[in-house]
Amino acid sequence: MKLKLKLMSVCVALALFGTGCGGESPSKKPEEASTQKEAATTQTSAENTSAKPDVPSSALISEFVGKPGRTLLVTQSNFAQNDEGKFVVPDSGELIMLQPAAGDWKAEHIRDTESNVFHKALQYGGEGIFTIGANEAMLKQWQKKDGKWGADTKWHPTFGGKHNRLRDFEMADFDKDGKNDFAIATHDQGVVAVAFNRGEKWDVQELDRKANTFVHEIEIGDLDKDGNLEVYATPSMPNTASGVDQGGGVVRYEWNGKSFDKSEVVHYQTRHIKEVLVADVDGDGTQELYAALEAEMGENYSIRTPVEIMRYDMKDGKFVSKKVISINDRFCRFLTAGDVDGDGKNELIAAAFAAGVWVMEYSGGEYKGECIDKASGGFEHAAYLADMNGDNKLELYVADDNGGVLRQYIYKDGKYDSRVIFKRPNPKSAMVWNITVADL
Ligand SMILES: [Ca+2]
Ligand SMILES: [Ca+2]
Ligand SMILES: [Ca+2]
Ligand SMILES: [Ca+2]
Repeated sequence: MKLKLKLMSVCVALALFGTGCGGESPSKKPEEASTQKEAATTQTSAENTSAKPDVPSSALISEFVGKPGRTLLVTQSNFAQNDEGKFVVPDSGELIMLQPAAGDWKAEHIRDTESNVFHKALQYGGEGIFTIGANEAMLKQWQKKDGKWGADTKWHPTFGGKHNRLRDFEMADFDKDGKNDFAIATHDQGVVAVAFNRGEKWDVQELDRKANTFVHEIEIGDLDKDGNLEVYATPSMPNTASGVDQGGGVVRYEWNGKSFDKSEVVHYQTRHIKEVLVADVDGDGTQELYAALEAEMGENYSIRTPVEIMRYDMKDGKFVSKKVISINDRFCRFLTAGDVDGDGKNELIAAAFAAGVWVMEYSGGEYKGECIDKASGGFEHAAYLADMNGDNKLELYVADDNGGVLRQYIYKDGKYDSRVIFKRPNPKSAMVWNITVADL
């Protein structure tokens, strides 16, 4: 039923190839060259150590017929070439809408030059798609009329620092007025905001602000089960080239009927968290908070303590932490959860920078991790579970930025079958920042 850990040693070896960079490239020109160079280095490493060909399974292609309208929303930053022909110049944000079509996938593109990255896209019921962009920071609503996509800008802030980035958002109805609102993480003045849908207008309220602070990720949940939603956000010090002593943690804002009450979940002096996930992985009916605690770094990019996936449970108003698993890598920017192997129990999935794609099974209070693809990687390494053919089974979708491809993983006959569903012409010409699903 379950995969064994044959690939583990190779995964650990690959993890050591990581070098430099804070990984927030598109809106930060001076870091751009190094980001791209390092991404290329990782790609070479992966190719050299991988014997796994990307040959699609013909059986899977013929079987996989998409549910009409179901669409992957893939958001990315595009890079233009510099004078030397290298893709290092921040260019535009792009939304790629992918649908399974007969034997292949078809793509529709929205490219936006007002921002140099789209960090994420979310379907907003029957009212189109919202995107968040960075440099400039823009919340846009896209709708298709007469066969053409057009956008209304709903929020266009400048925060007063060096960067204006909308970095992550999640959707929920905080004030229970029947309309979904957005919780938004931003750079670089520590702003966490909630945008309330007031019909014609969006009312944006700042929950927090702190100079020189990056907030990377947002999750929404109700861990104390009192019916009031909580926003979880990950403020940290700004990214540094080496990652040395970048402190940070997780902050919680709970809706109180009128506004949000702030409290701290966890804080680290020399390490930080960029990825959090709220999910009921253990299936007991109560949500847990998961976080990818980035490595504690030493000099010359040495890893003193590797990535640790942590779990935080709320008990009697306080958070209790437990380590889920260590991954020998510098960072891990994607966690997602769902029943990807169809056994009725959820798996926790982690996509690490250079240590591959990991699936963690929960059983008897412990998690057991296995690497299902050692070669897939990238600074973001976006991963998402979706049921694109409507058979009520989840597939895993992962953007391997080193190879410039998007892969689908389907669990079948005791293993994960993978195939490429989208490939960009030049792997270095873009970075994928997020994947979500929509019914269009
Ligand atoms: Ca609302
Ligand atoms: Ca609550
Ligand atoms: Ca639970
Ligand atoms: Ca399962």
